[in-house]
Amino acid sequence: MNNCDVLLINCPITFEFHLNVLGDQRYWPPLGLMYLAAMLERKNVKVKIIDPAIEKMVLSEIIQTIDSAKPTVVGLSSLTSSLRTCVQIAKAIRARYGHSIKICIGGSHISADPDFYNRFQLFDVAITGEAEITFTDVAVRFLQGEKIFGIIKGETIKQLDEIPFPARHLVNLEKYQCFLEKEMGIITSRGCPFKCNFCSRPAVSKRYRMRSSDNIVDEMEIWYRKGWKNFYFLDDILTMNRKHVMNLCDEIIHRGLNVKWGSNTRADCVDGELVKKMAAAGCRAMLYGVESGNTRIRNEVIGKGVSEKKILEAIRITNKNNIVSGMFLMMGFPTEGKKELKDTIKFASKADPSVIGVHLTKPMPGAKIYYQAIKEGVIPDNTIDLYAQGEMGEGFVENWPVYIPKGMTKKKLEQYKKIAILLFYFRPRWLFKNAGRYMKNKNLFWFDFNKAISIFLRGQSRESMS
Ligand code: B12
Ligand code: SF4
Repeated sequence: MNNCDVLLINCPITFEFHLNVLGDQRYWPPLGLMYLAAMLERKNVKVKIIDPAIEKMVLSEIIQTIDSAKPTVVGLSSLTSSLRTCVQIAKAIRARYGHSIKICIGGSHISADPDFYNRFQLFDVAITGEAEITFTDVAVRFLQGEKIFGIIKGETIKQLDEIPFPARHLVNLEKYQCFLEKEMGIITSRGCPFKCNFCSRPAVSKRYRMRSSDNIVDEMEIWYRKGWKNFYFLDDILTMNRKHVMNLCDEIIHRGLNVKWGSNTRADCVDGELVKKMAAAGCRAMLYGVESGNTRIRNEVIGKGVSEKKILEAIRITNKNNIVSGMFLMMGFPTEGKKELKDTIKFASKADPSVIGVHLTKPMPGAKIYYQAIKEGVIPDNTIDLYAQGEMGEGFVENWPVYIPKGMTKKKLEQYKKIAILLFYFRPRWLFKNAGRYMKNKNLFWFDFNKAISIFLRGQSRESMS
């Protein structure tokens, strides 16, 4: 690798790649780092990105890369799940180069737990929240020889159209796996104003902002012309603003882009007319965060605030428009017992989406349930540090503790999860509905078959998100 000023590293979950741990699914190139890189390039800073999980690059190879690239600044992007390698990389850099290389940490974890910077004393600077403006400023000042230390709050960009498109040329796009066909991840809005108490997402950005439809479709069109026909909008809630999505769909239709796309949203943010328009603009999959089929758990305990009626209606209109409907469900919430878990299982069949994903709740820093779990003694109060020091073993999904409600055990929760999946997918109605799809697309059959095997053998499918 040639010399560069700034080297950005997407920290993997582990360097023990042979263990093939869950949670490190490499479907999407690191959008956050590609945005930071685009901003740096705009300032003529020479920047590189490495994604060790994709390159199967172990620690010694990262150090060799640093030896030859000679960056002044190394930027580490870390989710809670990848804290362990983030610490390993920072320690290795300090051991070899002392403070001559400046280390910045950013991403979801540090935004939720800025004090990590003080506890580990490995980084020059920690930037919380969105970082396009602040990191660019810090990196340029480092390059000018300035000494900067401490935790800095990232400045949130108000006008998203002002940011350049992600620097995708800095990663090897072909190496990222997609579900079935080559698919590109794009983000059309940022920020989530909701306060679901199992979710740490608002720690990065709460204020909801949107890109203009012109700006989004300009980005899509560049890749469309290069042969990318499938897109996934990685927004937390694509349809948060109805007009935003209507305009986006109109623009896709107006430019005649023959694309297929999917996204995630909340069931109370769609209606019949909107979903019909989305289908006309190429929407083929819409995944809803439903979490629980029990109204008390969903609305009183975890603060989701979506009625059963809205969920049933959202799934119905999605199915009616021939869009694959998905429902994310979770098990293991405070006060959740047998009755509530059974309600979730029954609700999945009642709503009848095309697919469900069921996950056990992992309390994540930044989410209310994490602090509640510590207070109740459900998880150790030094969970983060134990994990980051590698004292919990390799793998996040495998080792990060789950929330176990009183009277439950992890084993029982896992059994309920398997039952939920079994009862949902082995219904005659589901099999009948999907037989045609499988006959048309054998790859899809093998994909789902492998997923089913994975769930039964490992209790988790590889594309699980929670
Ligand atoms: C796409 C996605 C994935 C993809 C790719 C991840 C990736 N590296 O991009 C896949 C499917 C692989 C994935 C997997 C997982 N994910 Co995920 N994922 C997302 C999602 C939906 C979008 C990420 C994105 O592109 N955001 C848009 C960009 C612009 O924002 P950003 O990445 O946060 O980057 C900005 C800042 O964070 C900051 N920043 C980022 N890196 C750096 C580095 C430096 C040096 C600096 C200064 C700043 C900085 O600046 C960026 C630009 O403003 C987010 C939710 C979300 N909306 O962000 C969840 C999210 C990041 N995922 C999450 C989780 C929990 C997981 C899994 C653990 C799930 C699981 N059980 O398996 C795994 C872990 C994977 C891993 N390798 O560690 C959580 C993380 C929570 C936490 N406390 O860490 C999130 C926030 C979802 C949530 N609702 O809680 N995920
Ligand atoms: S679950 Fe979805 S709606 Fe709720 S806080 Fe997280 S991102 Fe926002």
